[in-house]
Amino acid sequence: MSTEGRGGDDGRDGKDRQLDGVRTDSEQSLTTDTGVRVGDTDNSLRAGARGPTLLEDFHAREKITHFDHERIPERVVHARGAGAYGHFRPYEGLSELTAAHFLSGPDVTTPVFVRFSTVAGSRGSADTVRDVRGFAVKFYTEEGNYDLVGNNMPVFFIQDGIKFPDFVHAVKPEPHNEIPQAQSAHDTLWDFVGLQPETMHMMMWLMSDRAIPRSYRTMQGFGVHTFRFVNARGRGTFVKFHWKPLLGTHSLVWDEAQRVQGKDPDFNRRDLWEAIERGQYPEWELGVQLVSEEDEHAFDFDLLDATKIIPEEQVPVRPIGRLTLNRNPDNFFAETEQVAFHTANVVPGIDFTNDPLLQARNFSYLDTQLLRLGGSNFQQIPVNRPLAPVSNNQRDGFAQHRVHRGGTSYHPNSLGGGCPAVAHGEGVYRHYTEKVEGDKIRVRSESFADHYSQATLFYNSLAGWEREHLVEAFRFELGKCEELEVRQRVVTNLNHVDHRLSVQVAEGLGVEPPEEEVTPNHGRSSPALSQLSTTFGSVVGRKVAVLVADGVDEAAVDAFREPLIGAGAVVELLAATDGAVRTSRGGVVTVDRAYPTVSSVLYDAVVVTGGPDAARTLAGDGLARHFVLEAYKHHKPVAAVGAGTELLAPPLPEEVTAPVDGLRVELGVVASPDAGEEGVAAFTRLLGEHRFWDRPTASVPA
Ligand code: HDD
Repeated sequence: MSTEGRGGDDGRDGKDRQLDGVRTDSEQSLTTDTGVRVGDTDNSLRAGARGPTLLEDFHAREKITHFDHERIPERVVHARGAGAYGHFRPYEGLSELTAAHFLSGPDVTTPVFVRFSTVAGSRGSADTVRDVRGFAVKFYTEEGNYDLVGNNMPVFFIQDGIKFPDFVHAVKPEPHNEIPQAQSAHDTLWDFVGLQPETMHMMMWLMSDRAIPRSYRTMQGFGVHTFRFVNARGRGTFVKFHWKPLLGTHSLVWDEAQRVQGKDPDFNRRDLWEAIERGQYPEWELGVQLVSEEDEHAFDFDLLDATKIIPEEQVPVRPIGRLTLNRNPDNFFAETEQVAFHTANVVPGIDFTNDPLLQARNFSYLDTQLLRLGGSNFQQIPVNRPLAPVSNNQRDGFAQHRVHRGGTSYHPNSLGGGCPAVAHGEGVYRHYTEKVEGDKIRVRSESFADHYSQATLFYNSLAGWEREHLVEAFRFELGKCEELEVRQRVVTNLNHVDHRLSVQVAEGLGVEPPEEEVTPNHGRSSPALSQLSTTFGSVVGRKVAVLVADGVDEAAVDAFREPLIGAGAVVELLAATDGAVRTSRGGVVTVDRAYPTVSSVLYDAVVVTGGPDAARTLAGDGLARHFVLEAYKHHKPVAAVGAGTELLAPPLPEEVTAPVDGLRVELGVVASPDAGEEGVAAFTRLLGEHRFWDRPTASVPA
């Protein structure tokens, strides 16, 4: 058994060390691909200084040819993504449940590569679109690679993989004009949704704030399907996988998300990269929901139906281990682009169920890699190479990197000493023994027929502000549909989820609200589904903008900056121009960024410190004022101290603009005559609370 997965004396994991063999630095002289040293790469070989280029210029031809072939097909879905390496460690041994070695105990650390993604957009699209996020984890276990290819939502749009091409064609840009890019707000998606009611539960998630995560670090992940754990004795247990971010599940607001698309299209990708570079390693807890084989039919939905969750109140999530991402890739294309996930990459102890969506995926992922990565040897690409030894009779093919020795490549053989022989004993993959019988029929099981109850469950579980966002999202998306009939059909379907919801959505769209309730709301809820039930309090990695100008009160800046950085926040000083500003005491402080190059939407909170001159300058600058208004509008913590309180002016509401004679914390806004410890502590607390939903914002023009 390979020990490569284990950390070496240098503290690096096996995958990191394996990659040493292919890492390449640009240190030597320029050469051709064949290693011939090149003395001029700026002028092609030509007949005379002004003459034609010669075909014999092998260097020019090779350079241009390689460039011409640089692109590979982007992923048909999940084209836009960002990845990182890390490790996974279980909290305890799970051998009662699964034979998987990587889950056998806390002394086994498994290197991983994780790729997060959006689904609908092209490789160059913006990060903060309304979309599902992919959450794909490749575990380089000692028993081979295991891929858990999940999303940040626990259900899916369709029940059977045969519908996947239809769904993807509907959500992708429309084929005649390739509009819109990376958006679900268009006729073809909603046409499909209206006609395919099984999408409704997932559409509720997609219209919720889950579809606009603040950061990859603050989103949940789900394996979605019911999988199967199998222990060494062959006993199976149904399992659903959950990733919970230690920083909590937090989102953007829709207006903000749209603006970020222009201000920083790489917002989520950059955030992940920078957090890892800062050493603030993103972490998730892996949890499992377990259902015994005997309880397969104990629910009012089918475990094989990927449009259903198992409510956590019914089957609690048991935490089993922790994922930490601690290393950025060296090269985006080589690693993040070429990583190839496949739901059928399983290890002993993990098996499938008959979920028809999963069954189709088990075909699709291998197939797509063959095209995308140019043939059958893609597992030899460094990021995909397992740490477990590979030995079989697969041979040849495009870009074969192994030099197989010996004269036999078949089984059985005697001439090659019988090698490789079939494996025996521990660590051999054994499929779960499941009795299967039935007629060969194209039928959807009756147990998959209820498309609305869990959509209603989700709706019932949301906090008031989450419901408001949901209604606004439906109105926005359907409002972008040109065909009234498309809007109307979705509204009619929503009436099966909740009557009030369908009426509210219809009101914003100018279509007929359903007159009567058709399916009474069952009234059940699952509190775990609301983002209210997530973790709050941490400010790690939250970005705080401190607006400054000449005459700034340096002591007030430090009063905020030092404790916030100490608590893990990222603090940046922004002024009208780059460089430095003079302080009220005649010193200087360095500016991190000029605020015309950024925007409030790239920060989680804003602080305006005094001195009177600085406050006057900022109050007279439309960009600075807009910065504060916009942060307020997006429900973010705001602090203003000393003369900085001048920026808390109308059109902000009176609760936050009235003069202060002591510390005041109102609607997520800290105002104080000075930058005392109490005010800074209050602001830090607000930063940990993330957003303030009870704040009136409608009349704030930002
Ligand atoms: Fe898929 C990529 C997640 C259903 C076919 N899918 C892909 C990725 C994720 C998911 C995270 C990106 C992997 C990466 O980062 O490289 N897909 C899901 C989830 C699904 C799901 C959670 C439902 C539970 N997918 C699904 C179905 C099919 C596919 C039903 C086909 C029948 N998915 C693909 C694909 C992709 C893919 C075409 C595109 C690129 C790739 O595989 O490597 O094969």
